[in-house]
Amino acid sequence: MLRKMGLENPSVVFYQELTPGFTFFNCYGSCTHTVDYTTIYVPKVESTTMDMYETDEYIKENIGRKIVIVGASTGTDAHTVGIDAIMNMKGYAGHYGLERYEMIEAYNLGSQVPNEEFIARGIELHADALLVSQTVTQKDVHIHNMTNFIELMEAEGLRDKMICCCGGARVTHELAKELGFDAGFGMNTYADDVASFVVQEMVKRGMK
Ligand code: B12
Repeated sequence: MLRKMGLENPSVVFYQELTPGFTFFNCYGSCTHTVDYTTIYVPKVESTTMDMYETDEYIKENIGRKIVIVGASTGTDAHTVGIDAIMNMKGYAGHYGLERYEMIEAYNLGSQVPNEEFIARGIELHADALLVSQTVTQKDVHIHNMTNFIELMEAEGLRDKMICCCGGARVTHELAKELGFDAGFGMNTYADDVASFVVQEMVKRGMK
């Protein structure tokens, strides 16, 4: 089986019966397949990443007022650590979160926020950008939820008035664009990445 999978010098280092008819194997081998990585194109968010101080300066110079960013883990998703990493004052891995930015008013609504409620709070707070976090992807629940969010934004006539970003361990920029978001951020992203994108996009669109 390992040879058929293209592994040379296969070795089985561990096996154990799980239940009659099924066995768990732990195997190693050298992969013979190659990939021409020069032919692979991975769409990425196109903006220059600035740190917190540079972003604050950029907002002062180019927008001239505090901007409002509202975020949540939406739908049935109960995971908060991802959106907290982006928004909480202390941030994540040495990168301050949006609440720490002088020129950003950041509102973290927590988890399991229904799309309708999230959008309503965005309107009430005069949000310039909405941040959606999605962690659970079983049965494509994230796709259904994010599609519903974009449909509601369009129905409210808000889609072009607010910048919509999403993120999560299994979210890619490509998927985000397909679903109608402006940008998507996967694992190892920080507040710097999304803040830089939002402010540069606002300037590009002439949002003052
Ligand atoms: C902690 C955790 C929980 C905690 C959550 C506590 C909390 N307050 O958040 C609890 C115990 C509640 C939990 C529950 C469940 N969990 Co859970 N959980 C995890 C765990 C261990 C860690 C997730 C985490 O915190 N990562 C750390 C953060 C920092 O990483 P991150 O979320 O990826 O965020 C980064 C980026 O993705 C990005 N990002 C994220 N969001 C956003 C948003 C924007 C706008 C931007 C720009 C960036 C961004 O920036 C962050 C920093 O770089 C993972 C397994 C794992 N090791 O990943 C499983 C995991 C996510 N859970 C899983 C599951 C299945 C569940 C449950 C459904 C289990 C169950 N049957 O009850 C429930 C969910 C219930 C629900 N309704 O949502 C699965 C998801 C599988 C899938 N792909 O669908 C995982 C992968 C475990 C597994 N291997 O099966 N879980």
